[in-house]
Amino acid sequence: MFASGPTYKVGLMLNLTGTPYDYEHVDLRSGAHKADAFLSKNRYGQVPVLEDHEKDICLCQSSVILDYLADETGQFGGKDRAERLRAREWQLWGTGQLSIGIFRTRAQKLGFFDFPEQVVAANLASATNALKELNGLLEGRDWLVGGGVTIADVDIYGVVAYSGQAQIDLAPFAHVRRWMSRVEALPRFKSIDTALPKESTKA
Ligand SMILES: N[C@@H](CCC(=O)N[C@@H](CS)C(=O)NCC(=O)O)C(=O)O
Repeated sequence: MFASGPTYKVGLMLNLTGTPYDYEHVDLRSGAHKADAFLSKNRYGQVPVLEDHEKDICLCQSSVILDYLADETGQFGGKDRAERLRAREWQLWGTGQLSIGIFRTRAQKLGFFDFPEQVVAANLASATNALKELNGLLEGRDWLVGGGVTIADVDIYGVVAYSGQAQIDLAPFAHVRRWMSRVEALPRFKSIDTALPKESTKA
């Protein structure tokens, strides 16, 4: 679903790695993701799902899909196992601390949810704290893991990129902004609005 953050993350990785793909739209509004046909692909009833017909494998959880694509394409996987594990640490942190605040604040700003005031404040505080942490950890570094770009950067970028829609000002986070510019300068980079087709398409 092109407007979904975790789906963008996968779209970004497919673009960055130059991997051809078909895009099949899943209509969340009509509940297509809770129908048996979709649940047989993702038991959690959520997008995104990646189906590799050549390998006969069907995966969910955007971070796991990035991990898979890194192996299949030989790109963004880090230089050794230690770097891959470090990248996994970042991915799990991104799915927890970072995503909760940014995605919930975005959902509320876009009118998808109507949270009570205290919840709105808690979501924003959670997002801001995570961004502050990320900013500190990026000081003096070009990339999150080792000396080159990895799935950690693709994954975390895929969440931070929604700060604009969440109306979270990134001005105080200079290291984050510089790191985002590095990701955006990668060959074949695509933004949240351009990475995925808006309707089902064949490659
Ligand atoms: N941890 C999952 C989160 C996926 C997720 O939250 N997907 C949302 C769309 S952004 C969804 O399918 N929501 C429908 C639902 O949960 O019923 C991932 O990274 O893939």
